[in-house]
Amino acid sequence: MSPDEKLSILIKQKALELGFNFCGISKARRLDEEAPRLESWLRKGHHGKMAYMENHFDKRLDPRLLVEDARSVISLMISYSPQLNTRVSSELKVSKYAWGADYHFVIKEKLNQLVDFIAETTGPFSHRVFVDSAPVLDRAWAVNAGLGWIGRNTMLISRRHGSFFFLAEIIADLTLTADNPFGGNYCGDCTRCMDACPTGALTAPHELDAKKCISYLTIELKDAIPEEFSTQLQQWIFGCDVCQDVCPWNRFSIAGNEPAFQPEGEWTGWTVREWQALEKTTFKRVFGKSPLTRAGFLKLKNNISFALSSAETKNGD
Ligand code: B12
Ligand code: SF4
Ligand code: SF4
Repeated sequence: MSPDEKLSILIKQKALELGFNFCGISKARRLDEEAPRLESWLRKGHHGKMAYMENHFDKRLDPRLLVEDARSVISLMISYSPQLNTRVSSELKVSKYAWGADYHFVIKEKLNQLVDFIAETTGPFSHRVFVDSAPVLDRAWAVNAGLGWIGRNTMLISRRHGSFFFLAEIIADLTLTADNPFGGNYCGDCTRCMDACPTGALTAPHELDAKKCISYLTIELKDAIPEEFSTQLQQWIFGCDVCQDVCPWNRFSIAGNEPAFQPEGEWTGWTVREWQALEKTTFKRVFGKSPLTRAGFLKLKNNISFALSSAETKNGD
């Protein structure tokens, strides 16, 4: 076994030990096949007001522009798929990824531990770790590393783990053994996600118009949610899981085992009234470590009002 192969195996073993559910490796290169897709998505304006998606087009496609002498992209995945007995009875809906602690902190910590381990083995090396912190096409790299395929809902799906998981990378100047890209697509004739999307955001297979996506409307969009969605939000106040909940690959997936992603806090049992009564001090106490803090108190309050006014509009129809 070559030293590169040995190191690659050690990295994967350590990643699993740290709680990641998958670790795969790709050779650092320009993602030429993704360039026209990304360009077309941006040209159609599907990114809405996420101006950051327009920046660093070339860096987003080529990790060698992010880390000098980059040779390998190490893709990591960690599941947040809930255990069977998980109970969240809140009357307004929060997407599963936000039931526990903010994944950015949890994953960054694990990435740093993995980097320390590699450095102990190889000596100092040039690298950067990424969890949504820079322009990187997470899903494209994960396909290249052999994790799974891109579903019609644009999610990366694994046969074992479904799609309720997070992705992250370490881009490094190490020469490692690359895995085979994932071959095939297991969506078959299914179109459940496209049929179920409440706002029609999945405008074509593998194409998402973020401007219509509830996740964008309730988290990313800083302005008020446009009135045209007033009857379509189905009580979602932070993110949306519909196109994943209906996906058959999530029905039999293995549950995640990261304790930090288990539902945390009294909000999990809140009634509509309790959400309505939410004040800033309670928000800080209950959501201090949660991804909801990223959207902020005012955005959440606006989302709650919007969800409730849309419920009234619907009932009044
Ligand atoms: C911007 C963004 C959003 C936007 C836009 C989503 C989108 N589909 O682009 C909004 C705010 C709507 C969003 C929502 C969500 N997001 Co988001 N988001 C991102 C972010 C920051 C960038 C994604 C991006 O580059 N989009 C641009 C488009 C063009 O790229 P893409 O969708 O990845 O598509 C590429 C491939 O799919 C491929 N492709 C396109 N067409 C085709 C066709 C075929 C046939 C094939 C094979 C490939 C292919 O080409 C594209 C360009 O390379 C990533 C993190 C990251 N740095 O990658 C997280 C990320 C994609 N999001 C994530 C999550 C968890 C979510 C939500 C589930 C959160 C929620 N519950 O509310 C939803 C899911 C909505 C959905 N159905 O995608 C995870 C996804 C994990 C997974 N299993 O796939 C990521 C990877 C974050 C992370 N670090 O874990 N998100
Ligand atoms: S997250 Fe919700 S709104 Fe966005 S594409 Fe999926 S089902 Fe549609
Ligand atoms: S719901 Fe069906 S079409 Fe959509 S991603 Fe899952 S398997 Fe693919």
